[in-house]
Amino acid sequence: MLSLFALVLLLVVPSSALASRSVSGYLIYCPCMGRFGNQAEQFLGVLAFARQLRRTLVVPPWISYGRPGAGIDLTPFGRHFNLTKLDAAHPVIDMRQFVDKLSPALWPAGSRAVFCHSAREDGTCQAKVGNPFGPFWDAFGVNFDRDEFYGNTAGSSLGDSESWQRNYPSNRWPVLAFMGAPASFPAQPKHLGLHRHVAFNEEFLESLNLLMEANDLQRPILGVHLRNNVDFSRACGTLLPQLPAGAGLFSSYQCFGPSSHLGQLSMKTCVPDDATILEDVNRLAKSLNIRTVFVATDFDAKLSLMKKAAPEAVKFVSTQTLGTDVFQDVGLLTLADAVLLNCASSLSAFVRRSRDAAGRPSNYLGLAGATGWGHDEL
Ligand SMILES: Nc1nc2c(ncn2[C@@H]2O[C@H](COP(=O)(O)OP(=O)(O)OP(=O)(O)O)[C@@H](O)[C@H]2O)c(=O)[nH]1
Ligand SMILES: *[C@@H]1O[C@H](CO)[C@@H](O)[C@H](O)[C@H]1NC(C)=O
Repeated sequence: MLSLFALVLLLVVPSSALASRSVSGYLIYCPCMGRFGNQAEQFLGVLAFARQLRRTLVVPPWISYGRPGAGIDLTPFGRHFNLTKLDAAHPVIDMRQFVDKLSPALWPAGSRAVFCHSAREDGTCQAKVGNPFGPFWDAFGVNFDRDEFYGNTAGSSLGDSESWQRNYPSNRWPVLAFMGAPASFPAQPKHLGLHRHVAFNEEFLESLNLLMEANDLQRPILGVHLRNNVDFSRACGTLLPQLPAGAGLFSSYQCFGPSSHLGQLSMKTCVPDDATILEDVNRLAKSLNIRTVFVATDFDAKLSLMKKAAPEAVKFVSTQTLGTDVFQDVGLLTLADAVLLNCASSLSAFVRRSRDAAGRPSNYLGLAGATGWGHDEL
């Protein structure tokens, strides 16, 4: 009788849908490392992990940092991205909704364990010690009652989903809460393709179109990402000389591949100098008859440098002149007709993945016209 029922089910439900929808239990975490670019890259690994464990992923807000000491800001995932589309790939629920609606019954206060790899000096995870750890969970009213060190459980490395299911079955562990993202940075190459499920929502795309109209940004538009603040430039200068052959830095795989088989990150590609920027912008602007150059940057857009070398008719705008935030910058770079990105930046890597998903080409500063790694491989 049972097998007949199962057979009927198989006939009416496509097997792939059945496999991906059959989840039990939840996975929740704090995206406590890095800023948007890093959090977004780790998100792909967490999505893959939730899928392997067949658990619904509780989608956290993005964490951003204002001035030092000013605390954190939380931006709900659904404000810019389409949760329905993500849910079609794997069951997800927004964190606020999970905490307000489901956790009182599923994960009541008093029963909450937090997972970390191993104990700190005081024998705990210290899951809420420091920024953003404490403020993040506090924003959802979550306290932890005990700590679970998964590094102590035989075989429970993050990659081994069988031992996770054996050690932490969902009937006894309805919710797995992680003090940080259970995923690597940079992302594993095999997880990058999951980005196609991380799509902007229609309201946000509409607001970007309005922004382009209001500022009269005529196509074709060239987007340029200049990642050049003092910390980043210093990190490139300090870390590059120590980089072993074949090793990458930050998200440099997007240009050179995960094992740097296409070359190695250099100062020219990590913090492109003025001559390199001018050469690359002018070459692309000329060949594509670019009418607008949009420079997204965390620091110096170098607009006067670029204007001097460009025809009068080209319009130059930047993060500063438009007053855009990080999401708008990522959105505009994604929608541009052509881009020059930064090989090391995880924000650039996000833009690259979004453009790949939309079938738009990407180029990189300092790569002499090359398109980086993986256009065919992903
Ligand atoms: N608004 C805006 N912010 C930017 C831009 N570039 C970088 N940022 C900010 O700086 C953060 C880090 O930049 P990434 O390019 O991701 O750098 P990363 O070195 O890969 O990551 P971190 O280790 O977080 O610095 C981003 O997540 C943004 O918050 C930009 O063009 N516009
Ligand atoms: C999200 O995606 C779904 C499925 O593609 C679509 O029907 C819906 O309109 C989208 N919603 C928003 C807010 O973008």
